[in-house]
Amino acid sequence: MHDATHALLVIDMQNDFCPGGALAVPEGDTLVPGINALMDDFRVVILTQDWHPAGHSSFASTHADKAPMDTVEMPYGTQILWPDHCVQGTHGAAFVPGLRTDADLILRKGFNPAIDSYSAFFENDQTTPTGLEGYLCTRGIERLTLVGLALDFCVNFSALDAAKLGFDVTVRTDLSRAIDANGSRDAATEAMRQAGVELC
Ligand code: VGL
Ligand code: ZN
Repeated sequence: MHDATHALLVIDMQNDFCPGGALAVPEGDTLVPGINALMDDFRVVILTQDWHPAGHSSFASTHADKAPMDTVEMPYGTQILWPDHCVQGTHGAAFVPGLRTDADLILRKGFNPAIDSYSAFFENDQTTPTGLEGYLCTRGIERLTLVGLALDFCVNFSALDAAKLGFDVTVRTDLSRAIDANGSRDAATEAMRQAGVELC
């Protein structure tokens, strides 16, 4: 059992990121038993939930003449466009069946129609906070272990922000899977390494 300063952050274990979902990550669903078991080792468990309004600006369908995996220039930088996914209140946005949801906090992100939010800490403008940093600091959390989906997007950006904010960060790559678009898995792994994130 880890001490109360070490929290488990379970990223986006939702139907749309699992086989059969709108933005399926290969083998995403296979992580459930391992993640459930790992929760027993932590006094503090936080789940994140990608939670977009219909017509979100990160959806290809919102933009004329765009297809999923195309990019678009947003005021905050280049945004990859995705299939419609994790729309608020839909089956796709629900947690994967069997995932333990007896967590201390469920943090929703990506609800701002104009800005995507890969990271659990900041929206993609890298300045609008989700409030998670304040929550963790108030609870005295100093270390984080991350698991979930997707390794090269939401896990990656959450881990990088956490490291930047001064948390001691570990990513359990055995309990995470990547979308792997255009080499994004290797790029994410390298970025996390460089940021001092422990990968195991
Ligand atoms: C994610 C793409 C779009 C993720 C969320 O959870 O990694 N990826 N929205
Ligand atoms: Zn999303």
